[in-house]
Amino acid sequence: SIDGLTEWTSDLSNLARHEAPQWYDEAKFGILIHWGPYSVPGWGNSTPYESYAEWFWWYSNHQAADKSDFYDYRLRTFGPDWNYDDGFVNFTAAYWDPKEWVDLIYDSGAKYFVLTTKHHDGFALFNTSTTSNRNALHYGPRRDIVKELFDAAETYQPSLRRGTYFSLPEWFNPEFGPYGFAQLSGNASTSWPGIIARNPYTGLDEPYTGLLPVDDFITDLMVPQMDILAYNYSTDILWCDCGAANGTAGFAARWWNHAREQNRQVTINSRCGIPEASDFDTPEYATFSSAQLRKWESNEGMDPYSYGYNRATASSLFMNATTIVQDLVDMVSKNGNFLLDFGPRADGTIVEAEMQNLRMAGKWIHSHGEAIFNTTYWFVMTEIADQGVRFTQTNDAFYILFLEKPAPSSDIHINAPLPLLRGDVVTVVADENQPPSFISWESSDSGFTFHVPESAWENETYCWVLKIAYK
Ligand code: FUL
Repeated sequence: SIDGLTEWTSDLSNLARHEAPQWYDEAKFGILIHWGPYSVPGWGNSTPYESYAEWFWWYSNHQAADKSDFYDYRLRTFGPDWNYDDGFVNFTAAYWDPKEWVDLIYDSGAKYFVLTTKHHDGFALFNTSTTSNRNALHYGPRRDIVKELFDAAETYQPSLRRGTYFSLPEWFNPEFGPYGFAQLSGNASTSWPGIIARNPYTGLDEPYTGLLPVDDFITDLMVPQMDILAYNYSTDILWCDCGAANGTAGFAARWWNHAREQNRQVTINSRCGIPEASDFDTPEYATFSSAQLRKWESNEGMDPYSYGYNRATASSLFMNATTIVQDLVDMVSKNGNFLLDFGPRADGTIVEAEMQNLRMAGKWIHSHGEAIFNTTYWFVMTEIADQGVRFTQTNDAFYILFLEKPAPSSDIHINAPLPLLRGDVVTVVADENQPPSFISWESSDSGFTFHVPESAWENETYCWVLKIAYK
């Protein structure tokens, strides 16, 4: 809420008053995309956790015992002379059609997306020419990826918001100072392979030119790049990563004042380094067991171990439509959003199984959206703690969502203080092609009983929904 404030300032108590906007709360479902030069090796072993393929640059140089498989893969696949930056030339985007991505995102039912505009490898997918040449306009695709994707999403405005993942640290970059690779590894910065890079267009090994000199990493590079995302690309969501040393307070105050002048609402996640300038929490491959008063968003790859493209993952392991729908329902019922990730290949294509699963889930999400979007959670749910049942509500209706198909024709009993009064109408929320089924019910001291005929949701999958429409 900005009530009573005339101006955002970098004062922390002022910044703390900024909250996730209503559109973000109502959007519920977003798609996260990890795409960059790490999509070229596109490999992470299948030990759960910390085997993210987008960390290839780090793990494949880091010969720690638990990550030796990355180093071995690199040797085996690219040979002893290969440096991470040599992969830029193979990050081609040759088959990339931004419109196809945006259509897939729309089909999945998502209402926003967040693209990695710069991951920890420091390679930007947007025009950073004033601060660094290490970007996709200069190397690899030689295209402005962020602009093309954002432009393609224009068709779906205003219902498909555009967001930017932005890693505050560049761990390869000696200018990142105390947080840089050199310091972490105890090596001199010149030992980082990226510093001498093969220029993919001349074939010559040259001193690395991606870095323009900076006096101060934060004021000369980090904040100017955040400004570019905010003002040149008009991001709706600044989705930072890693926190660390930052210039976020001043940035946020300027950005929020600017947005307000334009009558826009923008939002910032919890990883921009300042707890006060944080609109929502971001648990990773994790969720909450009960409703939270503070807005949150869980992010997770469809790949069980990675956000970036991982060729080591079998098709059958990607998150299926049942889990997508049920996780979404579960999170929404606890005041959460779901940010679901996929990692495209270096040529811009997406793994078939991921596309299929997203479209199947999307069919359900589109036809049952009234129980998901624009709803709020029901705080009473925490006291019920019933495994298979979730609740959402609007001003006009209350939804009961079952994560397991209730036994055929049996009465469904719910022992909870549902807001259900005589005269309210109970129906099954089903695919549009189904005629509405009116459900009879009765209440007793031990709750409510619904008589649902089997035919009412015989064609339903993933999640079974009852709706109470208030009189
Ligand atoms: C983490 C990163 O280290 C992962 O690579 C990924 O981007 C995830 C969303 O955030 O902090």
